[in-house]
Amino acid sequence: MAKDNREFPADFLWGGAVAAHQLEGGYQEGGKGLSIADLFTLGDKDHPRTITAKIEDDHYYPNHQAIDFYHRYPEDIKLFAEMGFKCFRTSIAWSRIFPNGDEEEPNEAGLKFYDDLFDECLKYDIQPVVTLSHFEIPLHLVQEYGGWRDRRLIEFFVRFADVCFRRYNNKVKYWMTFNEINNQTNFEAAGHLYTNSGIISQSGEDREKLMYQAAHYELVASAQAVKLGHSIDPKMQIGSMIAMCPIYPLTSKPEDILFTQRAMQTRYWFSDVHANGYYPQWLLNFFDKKNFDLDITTADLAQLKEGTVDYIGFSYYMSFTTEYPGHEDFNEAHDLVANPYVKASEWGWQIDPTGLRYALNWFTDRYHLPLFVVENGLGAVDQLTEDHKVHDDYRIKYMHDHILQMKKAVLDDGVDLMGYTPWGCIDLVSAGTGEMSKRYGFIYVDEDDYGRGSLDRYRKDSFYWYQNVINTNGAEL
Ligand code: BGP
Repeated sequence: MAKDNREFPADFLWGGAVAAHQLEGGYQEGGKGLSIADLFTLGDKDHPRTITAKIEDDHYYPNHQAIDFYHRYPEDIKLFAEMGFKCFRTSIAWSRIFPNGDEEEPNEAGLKFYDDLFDECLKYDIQPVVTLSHFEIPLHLVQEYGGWRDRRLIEFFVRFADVCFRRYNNKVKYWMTFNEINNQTNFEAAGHLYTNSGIISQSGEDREKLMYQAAHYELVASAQAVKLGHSIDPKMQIGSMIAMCPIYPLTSKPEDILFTQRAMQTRYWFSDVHANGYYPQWLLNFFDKKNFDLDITTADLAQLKEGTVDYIGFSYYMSFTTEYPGHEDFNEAHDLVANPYVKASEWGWQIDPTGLRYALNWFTDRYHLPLFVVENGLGAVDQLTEDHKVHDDYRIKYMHDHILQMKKAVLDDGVDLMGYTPWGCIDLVSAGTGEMSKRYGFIYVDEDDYGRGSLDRYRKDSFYWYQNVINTNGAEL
């Protein structure tokens, strides 16, 4: 087949993505309070990370040191600049700005850290793209209020957003409110309630109802933040951040098709609310059917309408497949099946580049908004050679295949895509396992699962490959 040497649009934002707690370390520096992410222990392939009630000596907490970006960011940003990044997606650790989350006044040392970090990016013309809440909230809000089960969190989050918007408005144009807000649909996987909502559910509690209530408060908080941001500066671009795993029917049986539609509605109603400003009717009917009796007020519904997002940011790693299980409501923990047509990564993530083009078209048809692929990548075990090289041709192949599908979506299908920030552009702590050995980066960090190593940085083969992709604006993949 002939090579597709077309370029992406001239203003396309090539970059990379990370999240504060997965790379900063410095978990008690600069007046930072503890966040829920600081209580996560190491996990492994067979066991998810667990959360402890308090920090104990006989556990290892990978996020405490992470890759020490807190001190080394100038060196890392310089490497991103060498690759040609036009943007850099990171998050602001809420507990650096409000150590407890419910104070009136922010912590100046925390604010200063991000001022310096964003200045360092701008020095190289790298635009910061900032997520306000990426899988972490101040621990105090979990212990005192029970996380997002409590309506008062809306006020605390909006105060945090307000402080960040005003402080960094002249440095940051692109924002997102909550990372992968829709991953909570997998509410039976304990980690998803902890990380998205800071909720530690009690035994016997209805986790599903809890998830919908927390999600509602988060969506109201997000809408209030969007409205506020636009009132501070109408040029501010504030998006949602959705974990996109398109769901396919296993067969063309009408029951499978109908069930797949419900599965998609169940995973993606979050972006319906973000983009349209109201709940889809099927979901309101579902709440009634379940007798959930949620705390959703008329004022909340008005606010959802007033704070619709400017763009849809989303992560894309894999696709899912389902078949009709004999009941109507989709439950992510039980109703997914393997897709016989795609291969999975070492962690069982079903690799499907075509699904990215499908997702880009699906979002476009549904919302008619600009899109931003803010995460994508392959978690793999890398080998550092004696001469400090990493020959990660598997990662290059993954990225090549996905960028090619993105190119077709943009240039053939006319999708309005703002940019592409592959996940973990520098190796960092895995959110799912807490391991360092599940790596995504173009830059290798010499550190093992227990934080041992020199923390030196090395360019992988994919570093030079991606540098050339950016340099040719996607013409050479
Ligand atoms: C997304 C998260 C990221 C990130 C990535 C990879 O769900 O937004 O924080 O970690 O997935 O996941 P993992 O680290 O579990 O491989």
